[in-house]
Amino acid sequence: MTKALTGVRILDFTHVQSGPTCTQLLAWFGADVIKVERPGVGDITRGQLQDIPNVDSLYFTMLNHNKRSITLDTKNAKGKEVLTALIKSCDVLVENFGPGVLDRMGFPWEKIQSINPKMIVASVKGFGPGPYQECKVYENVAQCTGGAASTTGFRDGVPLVTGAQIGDSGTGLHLALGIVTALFQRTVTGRGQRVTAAMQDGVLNLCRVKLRDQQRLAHGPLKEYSQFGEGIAFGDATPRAGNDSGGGQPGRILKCKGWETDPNAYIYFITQAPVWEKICDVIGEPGWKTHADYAKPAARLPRLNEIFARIEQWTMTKTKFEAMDILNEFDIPCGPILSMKELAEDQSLRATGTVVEVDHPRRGKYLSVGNPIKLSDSPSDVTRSPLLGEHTDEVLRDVLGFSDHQIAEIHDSGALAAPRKEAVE
Ligand code: CAO
Repeated sequence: MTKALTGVRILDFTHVQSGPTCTQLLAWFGADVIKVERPGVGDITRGQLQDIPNVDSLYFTMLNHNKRSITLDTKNAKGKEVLTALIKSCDVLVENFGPGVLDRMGFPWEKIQSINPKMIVASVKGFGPGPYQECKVYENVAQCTGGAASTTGFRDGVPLVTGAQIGDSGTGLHLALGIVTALFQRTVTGRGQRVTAAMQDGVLNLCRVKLRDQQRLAHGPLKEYSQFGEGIAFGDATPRAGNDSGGGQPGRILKCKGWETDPNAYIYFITQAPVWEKICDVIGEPGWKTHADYAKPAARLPRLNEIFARIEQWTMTKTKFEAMDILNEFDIPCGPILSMKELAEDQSLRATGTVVEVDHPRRGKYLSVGNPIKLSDSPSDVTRSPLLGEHTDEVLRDVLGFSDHQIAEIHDSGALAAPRKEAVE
């Protein structure tokens, strides 16, 4: 079966997390992703957080499935020739270098366009044009500068970053959408274009409900925030809201049976208005269905602490899974707090390919997250990440059409640096 992006060739200059998540998605959709790495070193994550000495880290393997790897010194003259040939042969160049790196390599947008006018050049940067455009950025910097940290955590605590990699993987997703959109437009215009996604912009996009609240503040307190019920005045910026629901249906994280010893024995509980009467019955407060202080959503807003404390008395008598089963019988929206251990062992996630077991020649079997986006005509098979330079000769021969003699010359020039036998190992 062909894949959605079969025939699309990606020149993948990405490293660390944001760019690699983007090109991994494209690879899962069938694109031929050729990852270009610095000879001898490769993507820095190969060696970061290693759990097994001298074996590509999980950090690297889990972000670089289904790709080919070539090593190429793009600062070497012969290396630049090879890069030029690759630009001619590929549809998209993806990079998340620090600002100005591609220009310093001698391949600014104008030059790439002149080499291949159909090429799409896609970049992740920390910031868009403006005062911080020259800054290097990592995940947590983006979370802080994109508005996530100021709105995460508890009102009386410090700003918090979240475990979800919204700066890196979130921006990778944005970039992937930009790339396929540009590929689609190219079918009409015949031209490539630049696609840029700034991490600050991506995070802010994911925090759009908090910018909504910023503007609502001008018209009065945010009544669904716990602090409203606690009688604490709002300042002039969207505050941290703890575990309050971000929407119009109040929600909280509540303790479940076993919370004293299990850090994840909790459930997220939403007091959705249409099922309020069922909630009252389940928790044993049928009187609240008609009581003026509790019957209507607006009346409940100043009493959310009291209401959730009562609901928690009920959830503490159940495990999170028992509570989930009971509440879902009544269509009451809720969700157990699942640990990474529980997710890793979840058989339904294995069945859908969202959690996959992958075999690697040097590390053996490991778990990864497969493609979370399912296409009925383009299933994603997850194959292991490449070893450093594993496909160098293969790409030079099969993609660029170089002869054995030319390949030997390129090796001799030092552009591939690593000894030949290592590259094809
Ligand atoms: N051959 C020769 N040189 C190469 C090369 C190759 N194949 N690949 C990379 N290089 C060189 C670059 O040319 C650059 O050299 P110069 O600085 O002399 O021009 C050098 O490697 C470093 O590139 P860099 O600035 O991208 O890398 P860094 O480790 O200094 O910074 C990071 C890393 C992530 C902070 C930076 O790349 C960045 O800000 N990227 C954009 C934002 C981003 O994606 N951040 C998220 C990363 S995931 O958490």
